[in-house]
Amino acid sequence: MPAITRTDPNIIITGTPGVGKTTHCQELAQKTGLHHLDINEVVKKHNIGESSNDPDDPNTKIVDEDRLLDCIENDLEEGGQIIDWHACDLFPPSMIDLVCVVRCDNQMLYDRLKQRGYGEKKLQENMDCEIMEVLLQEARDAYDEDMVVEMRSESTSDIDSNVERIEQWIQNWKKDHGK
Ligand code: DAT
Repeated sequence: MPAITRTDPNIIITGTPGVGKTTHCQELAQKTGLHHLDINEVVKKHNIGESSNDPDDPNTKIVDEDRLLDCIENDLEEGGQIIDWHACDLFPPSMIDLVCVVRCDNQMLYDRLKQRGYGEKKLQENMDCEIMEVLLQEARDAYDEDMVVEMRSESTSDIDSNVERIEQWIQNWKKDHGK
C-alpha cells in the first residue's frame, strides 16, 4: 500500500439528516483546527445539484457525484478534512481514514426533523433510513470494519464525549503515521 502523504487524517461524519452531523463537525473543527468540509456548501458553490422532480421535496438536490469528487479532490489529497454529508460510499477509501456514523433515538430524530419543517413523506423516508440503519450499513460495506465507528448524538454531553474521542483518535493517527 502506498505511504499516506497527508499530514492530517480525513474523517467522514455521516448519518441520516437531523442526527447531528453538522453540530459534530463544527465542534470538531473548532477544537482541532481541521477543516469542516460541508458538502452541501460545495454543491451550492459549484452548482452541481439538480432539483429533484418530487413536488413534495423541491429543495432536495440530486448531486452529480463525479463532479463533486472533482471539486474536493485537492482538499482530500491535502488531508485534514472533516466531511459532512449524508452519504459516504462515494469517497475513495484510499482517501479516508475514519468514518463516524452519527445516530440518535427515533423519537428525537422525528422531533428534530419536524422542527426543521420536513413534510410527512420526507420525514417518513428519513425515519425509515435511520431505523433500517442504512448509513451504518453503507459505511460498513464501503470501508474497512475497523474504520467505522457508531456515535450517539442525543445530548450535549454526547457531543463533548464524541468530539473528545475523535480528537484522541486524531492524535493516535498522527503518531502511528509519523506526522
Ligand atoms: P445534521 O447535520 O445531521 O442534519 P444537525 O447537526 O443540524 O444535524 O442537528 C440537527 C438538530 O439537532 C440541531 O437543532 C441540533 C440538534 N442536535 C443534534 N445533536 C444534538 C445533541 N447531541 N444534543 C442536543 N441537540 C442536538
